[in-house]
Amino acid sequence: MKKSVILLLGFVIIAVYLVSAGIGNAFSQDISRDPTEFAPYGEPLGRTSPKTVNVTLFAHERTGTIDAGSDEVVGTADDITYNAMTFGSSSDPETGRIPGPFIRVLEGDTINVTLNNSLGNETHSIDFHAIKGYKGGMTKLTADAGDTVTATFKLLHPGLYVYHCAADGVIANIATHIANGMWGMILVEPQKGGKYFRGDVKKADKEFYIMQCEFYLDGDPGLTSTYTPGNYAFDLLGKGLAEHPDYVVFNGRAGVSRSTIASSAPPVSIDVNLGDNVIIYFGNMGPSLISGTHMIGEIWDREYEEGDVLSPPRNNIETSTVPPASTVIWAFKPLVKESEGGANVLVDHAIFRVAKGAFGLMHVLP
Ligand SMILES: [Cu+2]
Repeated sequence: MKKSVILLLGFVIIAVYLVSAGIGNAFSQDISRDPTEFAPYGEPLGRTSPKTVNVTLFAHERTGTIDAGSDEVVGTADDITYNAMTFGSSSDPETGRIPGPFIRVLEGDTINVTLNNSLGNETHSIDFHAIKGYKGGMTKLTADAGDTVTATFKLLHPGLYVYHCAADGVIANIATHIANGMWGMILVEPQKGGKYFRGDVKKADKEFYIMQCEFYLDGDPGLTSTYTPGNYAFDLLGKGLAEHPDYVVFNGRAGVSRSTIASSAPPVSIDVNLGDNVIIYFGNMGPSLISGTHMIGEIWDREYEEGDVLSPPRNNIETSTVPPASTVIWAFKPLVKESEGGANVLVDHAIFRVAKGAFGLMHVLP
């Protein structure tokens, strides 16, 4: 055999080994949804007539980083990882992130929802809070491991709603699948009513998708000098039942590491330009805590409380109350650029939760 062929074979063997060991993909542990990601089901509608929309959600039971540690890099030895459950938009596990895919429809749309659980080891389901009856669709959208189910609904009630896995309907399992990250949001845009909200959507320069949640670890992750990287799972009967989380985070990963109580490359780090019309679709999936969501250095010019897109918005709101399984929409215009006023900081203003990770950034560029 020629030397070059032997060399090539060697490279191939090494490459196959690296990929199979997961080293070939530096972000294979990243389970955080980019707040700018609305594709493939959440892009602006650009239409005013109802139609039929097809949405397929895949259940992905996936271990990923919820604290990137002091090096602020996902996928390294000082990470705290967690046995999460996620919704993705394809069979590619990389699409399974926290929160699940953003879904956007128009009032009057018919939605064909497929839940693909071909990759799962447990029973999963979907409860859309935008749907009346059928336990939010869950009774028609429950798939045992290996199964795929489809159901059709008409969306008649405009608003921003959460959707979540309700497992097999057993309370402990519902709690577990919510605590593990199986949820997202669905926006039902008003067709004729809701002129204020429609006006804000029409003039929006930038839109973002952010959800808050807690993680309850089956071990002590420590704090600063006692920080203990490693893999953890959900503690149902201990911290879960006591509603005592180790982490409170935006988009599935701590913005502040317990290793340093300092910023850890927050997954929510958004860029806007001075004078942009900005919309943030925000949800809180708990499972337990009520969020007092505030952005340091910003005022929510218009707040669509609890995802109500039909009523006129409230004005000049400092902190939004967002209970578990609820949403809010903020429409605002940043007026001070970062080079003058520093970065704006998104927090749950129950301020000790910042040390548990509830920290995001908004950079106002010129
Ligand atoms: Cu589930």
